[in-house]
Amino acid sequence: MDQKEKVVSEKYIRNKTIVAFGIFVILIICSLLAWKWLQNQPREEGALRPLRKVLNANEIVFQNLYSTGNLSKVYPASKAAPRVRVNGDAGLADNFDTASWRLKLTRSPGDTLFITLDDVKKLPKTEVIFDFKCIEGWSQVTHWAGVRFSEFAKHYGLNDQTKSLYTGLITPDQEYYVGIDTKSMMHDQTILCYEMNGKPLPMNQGYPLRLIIPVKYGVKHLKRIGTMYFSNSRPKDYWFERGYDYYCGL
Ligand SMILES: Nc1nc2c(c(=O)[nH]1)N[C@H]1C(S)=C(S)[C@@H](COP(=O)(O)O)O[C@H]1N2
Ligand SMILES: [Mo]
Repeated sequence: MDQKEKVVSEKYIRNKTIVAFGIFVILIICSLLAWKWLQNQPREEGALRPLRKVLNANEIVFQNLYSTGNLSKVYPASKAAPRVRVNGDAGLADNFDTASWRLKLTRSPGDTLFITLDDVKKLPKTEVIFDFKCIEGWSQVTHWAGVRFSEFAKHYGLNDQTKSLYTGLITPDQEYYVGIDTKSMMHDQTILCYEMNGKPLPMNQGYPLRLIIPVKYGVKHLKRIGTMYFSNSRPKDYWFERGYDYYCGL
């Protein structure tokens, strides 16, 4: 009696094991097939098409949740890092001529303003101390100052322009470029920034003028703005072309 029971339960266990192993093998085969299928998909804007579709769907979800009134967490100046990490130098060539720099603001084709740093500094100054987040996985509390983009836009009569879906920024040498939804540009903590830790921006951090936009990952904080323009279609974007998410929201 005891013996029989034991035989039955061993058989039972063996069958269970075979079934479990079979399922395991089938799952592995399915994963391999799915992976192979994915690899054979065409690329769209640097990412495999199915993955790009997911990124684009996420963008719609997050854009709808987004509100310009939601502030990113702010910190006291004492919490800001004295030595700010430098990351990314595309568009920051050494031969940059600081004297001839102007912010080229294209309000519409054929209507371009050339704005000096002094002009920008005349506008009200806003400080932003926040946790700067890079997509590579690091973050740092940093301290910046400049003019709110929304105030800058008001001053330069960009009423119609700020209704367009996107704002494009390009470095003076055209090496680095980003596109940002204008809603995020109009956020209260988005500044055209010319100071870090109370001093003019260092060269490698975007002198004379950079973007600070706490609702986005670091990639969108373009250093050394040369040109600014507006568009209802997505402006070209450096990391988007290399397969990243376009929106890059936090
Ligand atoms: N012109 C320019 N701006 C840029 C980059 C770049 O390569 N070139 N890199 C971006 C990335 S990925 C990050 S994380 C931040 C880093 O800013 P920081 O060097 O001031 O820390 O700058 C962004 N702006
Ligand atoms: Mo980054």
